[in-house]
Amino acid sequence: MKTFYVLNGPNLNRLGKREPGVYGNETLEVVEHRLAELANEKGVTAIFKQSNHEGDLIDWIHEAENADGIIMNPGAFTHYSYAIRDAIASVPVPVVEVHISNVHKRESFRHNSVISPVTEGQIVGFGTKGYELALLSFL
Ligand code: CA2
Repeated sequence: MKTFYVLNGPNLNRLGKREPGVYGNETLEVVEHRLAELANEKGVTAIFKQSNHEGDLIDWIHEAENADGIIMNPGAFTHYSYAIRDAIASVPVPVVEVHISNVHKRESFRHNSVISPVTEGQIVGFGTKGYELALLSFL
């Protein structure tokens, strides 16, 4: 059975609790539950992780080296973490980068991703539906 890691970075555990205008009303738990249902429907396994710590995310990227794909919202690390970029480059697994908000409509520091050059693609601005679109992109 194909296995996909779903990694969420810093502050995404706050989803549904603040800034609903930017990130929507759903909690991360609800988003993960919906994605688990889609994975189940499609006959694949999804492994969910969230951390506010860069090293945890790097360890999980390494752990996923034999998985079929990684869906990752690196949060603000997107814009400056060369360590996460190097971790992705160090594994042979395809990564799809997800951003809930349309980062290009926001502050200029959010316009650049140091992660994108080592990903298959980026899904930006479709709200939490972006995670499902990312899973479907692998299937
Ligand atoms: O749009 C996205 O998904 C982001 O990756 C979210 C990050 C942000 O730093 C990126 O520029 C774009 C921030 C996640 C913070 O999530 C919150 C959720 C609820 C309330 C406050 C923050």
